[in-house]
Amino acid sequence: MRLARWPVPLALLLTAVACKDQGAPAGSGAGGGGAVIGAALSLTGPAAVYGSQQRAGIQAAVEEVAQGGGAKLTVLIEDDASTKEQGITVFQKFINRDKVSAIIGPTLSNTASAADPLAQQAKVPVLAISNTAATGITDIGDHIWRDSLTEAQVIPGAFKRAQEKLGFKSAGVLYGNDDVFTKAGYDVMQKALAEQNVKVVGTQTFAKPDRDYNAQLTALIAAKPDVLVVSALADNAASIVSQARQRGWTGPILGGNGFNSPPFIKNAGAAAEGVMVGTSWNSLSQDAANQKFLAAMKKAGVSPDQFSAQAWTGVIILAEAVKQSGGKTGREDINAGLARVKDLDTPLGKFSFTSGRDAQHQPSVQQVKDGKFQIVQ
Ligand code: 1QQ
Repeated sequence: MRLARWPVPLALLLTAVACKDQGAPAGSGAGGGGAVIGAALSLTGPAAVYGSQQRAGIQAAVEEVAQGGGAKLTVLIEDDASTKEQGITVFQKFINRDKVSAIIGPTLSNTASAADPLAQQAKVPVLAISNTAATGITDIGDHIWRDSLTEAQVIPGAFKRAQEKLGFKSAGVLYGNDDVFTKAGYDVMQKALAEQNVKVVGTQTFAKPDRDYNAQLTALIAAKPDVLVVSALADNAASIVSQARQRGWTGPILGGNGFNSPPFIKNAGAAAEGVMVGTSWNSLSQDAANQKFLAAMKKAGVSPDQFSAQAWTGVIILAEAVKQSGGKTGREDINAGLARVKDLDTPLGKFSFTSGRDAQHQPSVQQVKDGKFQIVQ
């Protein structure tokens, strides 16, 4: 069986890739050696808005690498269902059954905190493309890497920029207390606010399954803060922002990384206007690497976001790691190759890893205007 070009239904792709002797997806290089990579993405569940963009970014980048004569990569994509349990199951499959050379993902820090230790133990390199919890990810061990800036690398600068523009002196804070990322984001936000001498006049929490935030918002609004600060995944974030506006909140709202998804704006509608958030991707960058990414996404019929940019970058980084290891695709070869990636041109800018295997590049700030994220200059 020979597959048509992207986009192909996921099930078809998985079958085709699993049966390598029967053929391979266009441009992947499967069947001719190369590295088999597993990608654990949230394609269902609360983080599916990120996972669908990640899948598009990976698929486009695999084609791009193949066309450019780069390392041969075959990517097996599996749904981690936005949960720790499914993330662990997918990692076990990748490590033991598919015997992958490396893993991309999982989408959420929450899932990574549970699944990454399995890969570390098996010495399978993991390249996170969207985990932003400052601690508890790359410090799991020397096989865990990421191309996603942490909240600690993005939020202090973003909040400073927001304070320059908006001049706030007090904040009401709302965060999810049942998710590794939303809790970690809160810790960073609290520290950044303290460093900027912003008085926190109220702090409230919610959990991912919650849909009604009126009690928390009423308490926060009653404390009369200058700004509302929210750490939430995109679907909670859209409801929180909508309900805040319904309760009469007209002041500014600052979000964390969970907000960086166009479906947040779509679901919150007019309530999202003015929301500010730090981001790892400057959509306006004229760099050739970003223009190449934008053109590829256009060709794929996908309107890109930060998450597809980071996913594309993940594939480019792994291809570079294989190149750096002299074309060898063993697990240790790729881990050693990752350590040699330096100043790589990516849609995120010139990319290198820190000594702690975290991402190192320039962040940006964006604000919702006219129903779209616009980079704050
Ligand atoms: C994390 C995140 C999410 C908002 C994005 C997938 O940053 O879980 O770390």
